[in-house]
Amino acid sequence: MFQEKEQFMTKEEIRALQLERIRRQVKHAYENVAFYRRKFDEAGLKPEDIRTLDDVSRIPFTVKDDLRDHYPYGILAVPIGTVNRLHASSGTTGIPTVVSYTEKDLNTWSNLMARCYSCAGVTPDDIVQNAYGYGLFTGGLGFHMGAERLRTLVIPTATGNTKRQISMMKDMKSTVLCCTPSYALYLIEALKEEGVDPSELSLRIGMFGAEPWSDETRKHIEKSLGIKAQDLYGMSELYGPGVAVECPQQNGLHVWSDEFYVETIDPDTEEVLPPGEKGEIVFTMLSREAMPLLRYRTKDLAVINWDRCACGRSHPRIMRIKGRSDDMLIVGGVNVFPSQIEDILVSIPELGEQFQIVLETAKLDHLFVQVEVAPEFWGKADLKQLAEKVGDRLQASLTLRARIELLEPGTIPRTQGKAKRVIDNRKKI
Ligand code: DLL
Repeated sequence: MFQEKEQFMTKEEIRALQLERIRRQVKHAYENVAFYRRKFDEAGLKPEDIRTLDDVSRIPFTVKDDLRDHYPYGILAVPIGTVNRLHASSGTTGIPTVVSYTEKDLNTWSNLMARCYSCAGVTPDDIVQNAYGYGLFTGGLGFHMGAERLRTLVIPTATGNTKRQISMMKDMKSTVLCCTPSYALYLIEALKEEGVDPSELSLRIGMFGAEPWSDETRKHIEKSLGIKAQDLYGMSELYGPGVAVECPQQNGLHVWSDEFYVETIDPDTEEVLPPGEKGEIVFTMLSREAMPLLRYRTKDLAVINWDRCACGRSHPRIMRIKGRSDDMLIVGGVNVFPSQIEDILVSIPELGEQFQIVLETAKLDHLFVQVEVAPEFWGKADLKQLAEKVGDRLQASLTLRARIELLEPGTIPRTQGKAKRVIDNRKKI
């Protein structure tokens, strides 16, 4: 097993290492980044004030806008000459978030990703097909470096060209598929179209992440491809993929907490929440050189569980990420997450996996959901009755009546990367 010692640290070992590393990182950030120095000074805080892990809650938060405000070179704590790579993610505002890495940071990230593969059950004997996007997006290179670090054969197919993706998978006998869950769903359809039976393939594990996906979707992917579908979480600001991953228990994602100190907070009051309560996840990176991040607010919502997992690991688990605080729609006063809608839609056998929520009017007073009918039911199911059934199920769960439009299979655009679930057609005023 890769970095077995790190994977199986006890809670006490984790806590001791976290304190040592946090104190070093705080000093590093304070001494080398004007932005952090200013924040600490404003809060009347000195690096020496962080004596215990409880003191971490005194450290001011960092948010995405702080990174954008420091465009283009982010919150650099080292001279540009020692930076080895940068990645960037685009956002809605148009200013990309740039993240930078020293050689040591790239090394740490590779180890974390290799650990993720290993924890999910991948070994050096596997053949990894990496269909994440290569480039500024961290998915492609993150999964690539991790596979190389594990000394596994990696095929950098990247996104796109689904036909070639399938023939590579067949010919090279790929055993591990890495891509977004949306793309996995698309591949399942494409295999059918190409007349390839998944039993002709050698796949055994999928490493899926970069967007929320439900347990129902997992079941569908596992059954259709005959694989174990493992969830993996990360974000560009935190190196990229590799922050947390599921072990074969599939009961929460282990956060590699010798490298990330994780907290959940109430997004409104900013109070730290006890384990078990759902809140916004906040990470402090414990050894990043180029761009230290202290108490970074992710906007992702989840629950942390510090109980030792049945797999024997003590790294805390974030239970499946259900959505982001900024994904939440408020429809007629009711909070709705796209993932809740997905959960319900995928549990109805007559429906396909593709859906979108369309926002039409300036004021969000009703929900409009378009969903594809499953190919085997298209032309057979009574659409009026089916739409009613879908509406009833959604209402029972969301307490909202949604307008449902059933679409022919294949109507909603497929994606090679992250799915776009919410289509905003509202006129900008
Ligand atoms: O998506 C990094 C990544 C690549 C993760 C490949 C996993 C696999 P960003 O583009 O910066 O980075 O997007 C980060 O994606 O804050 C979450 O909202 C969402 N996200 C990532 N992984 C998951 C997951 C990459 N497993 C944002 N479940 C995060 C739910 C996820 N949401």
